[in-house]
Amino acid sequence: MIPEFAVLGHPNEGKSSVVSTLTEDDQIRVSQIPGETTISKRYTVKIDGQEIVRFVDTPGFQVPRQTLAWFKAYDDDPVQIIDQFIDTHKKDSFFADECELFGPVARGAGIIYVVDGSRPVRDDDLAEMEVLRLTGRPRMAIINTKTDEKDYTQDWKLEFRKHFNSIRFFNSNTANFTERIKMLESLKAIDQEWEPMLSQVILAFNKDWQKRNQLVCNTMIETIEKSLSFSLSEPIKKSTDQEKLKENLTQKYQAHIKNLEKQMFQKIRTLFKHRLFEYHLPEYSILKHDLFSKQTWELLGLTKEQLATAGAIIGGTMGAVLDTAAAGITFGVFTAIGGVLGAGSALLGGKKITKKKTAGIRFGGDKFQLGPNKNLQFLYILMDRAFIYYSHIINRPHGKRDMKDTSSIINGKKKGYSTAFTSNQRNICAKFFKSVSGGTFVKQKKSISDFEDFIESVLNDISEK
Ligand SMILES: Nc1nc2c(ncn2[C@@H]2O[C@H](COP(=O)(O)OP(=O)(O)OP(=O)(O)O)[C@@H](O)[C@H]2O)c(=O)[nH]1
Ligand SMILES: [Mg+2]
Repeated sequence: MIPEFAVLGHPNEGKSSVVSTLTEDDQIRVSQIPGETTISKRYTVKIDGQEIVRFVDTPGFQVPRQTLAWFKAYDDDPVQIIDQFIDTHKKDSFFADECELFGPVARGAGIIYVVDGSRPVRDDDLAEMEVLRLTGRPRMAIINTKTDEKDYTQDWKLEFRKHFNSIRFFNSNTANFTERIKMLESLKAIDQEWEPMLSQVILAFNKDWQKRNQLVCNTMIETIEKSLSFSLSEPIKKSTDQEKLKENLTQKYQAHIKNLEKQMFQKIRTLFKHRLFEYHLPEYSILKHDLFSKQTWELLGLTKEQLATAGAIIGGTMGAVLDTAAAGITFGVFTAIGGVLGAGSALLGGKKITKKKTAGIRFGGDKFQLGPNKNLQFLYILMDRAFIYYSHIINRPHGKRDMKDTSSIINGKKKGYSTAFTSNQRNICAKFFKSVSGGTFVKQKKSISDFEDFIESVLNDISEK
């Protein structure tokens, strides 16, 4: 037996949205038109194939006052009241929705009653609440405020105190993981008998979240490693148009890395169960900008000063390179990737390297090579974009269906996480960068595992906010 809760309420208050957010199921139908849900449907949360907890989406009350009249007139065994109601009215279409919504309660489900706190309390609501009280079942009320135009939450709370064992604000359109856990904690209060079971549920949710963060961390490290070490080369003949070749290589290089990033985003999205086909990033999101665009490089990553101190760890060549790297964005991407970098350059010639430089780019007699990336800033850009995507995904509740979002609007300031890293943390990143981009093999294992721990701690911080 797993705990089961029926989400009840007036039509269009957000019942389906609440179920969707609590079960992380974005396939549940949510609609502006009242009466969308017509049958009670169970949604079971499974972790590693095991059923953990169940929420039941139900149609809204249609005739609460008539239902209340029947409940008040009932004078038989109080334990039987719901079964009797369903039995009496199951063939009466007038009470069809009421019979349907009481179904899960008759089976023993706890009650979560949902109201929209931005509208006033009406007689129908009072009737619904009184009916629920008369069921005698463990019940909790939640205020799912749909708009902030008006606030009637105090009135609701006053009424709720008379009718429910527990009250909570829970917004299906903004609730994150922490709020979902708090909601489960409050459910414990509605019936002591459920406490041990709900504690198990909370434990399972927390463990699963840790596991997801671990997997995000793995995919991030894998993607960053692949991106930093990626290189491309193309033979140069006498007849080669070098500008064209350069452009070609740049395009291929960028496409490859963008694709790695896309795959990483997809993995993160899947881990957090966002499947909605039309799901896309909000218009203003920094992630809408191309990974290699000027805006991305200006808005993310470290400041020049931070970069210089973080880069000191990498030593002579890299330290010297940093200045050009930070300025690189203004010369175009090819430079930012490492075109101008001389001996430590990402763009190297083959065996027959000539001493000659053309437009700051070294080339040899036989091939052009682009990558591996020698620009430390690139690491921070990749990290920042992954963290931003992660934060975006985990903070988007499954019950939210419009695309509007007001967080993290670009305001011209640095937008990434990396600028807030301590110098110690930047050293961890720089050391990782050094070992991945082929600096030294000494201490490589430690630098990678330190970096792993650091990434995981940032992910945990983001998800606890
Ligand atoms: N802005 C905002 N809109 C919400 C919120 N909760 C629900 N909505 C919207 O309100 C409408 C109704 O939501 P549903 O979850 O379908 O409501 P319901 O109670 O299941 O409705 P029925 O099935 O018709 O009884 C949808 O357009 C939702 O997107 C919220 O917290 N904020
Ligand atoms: Mg519904």
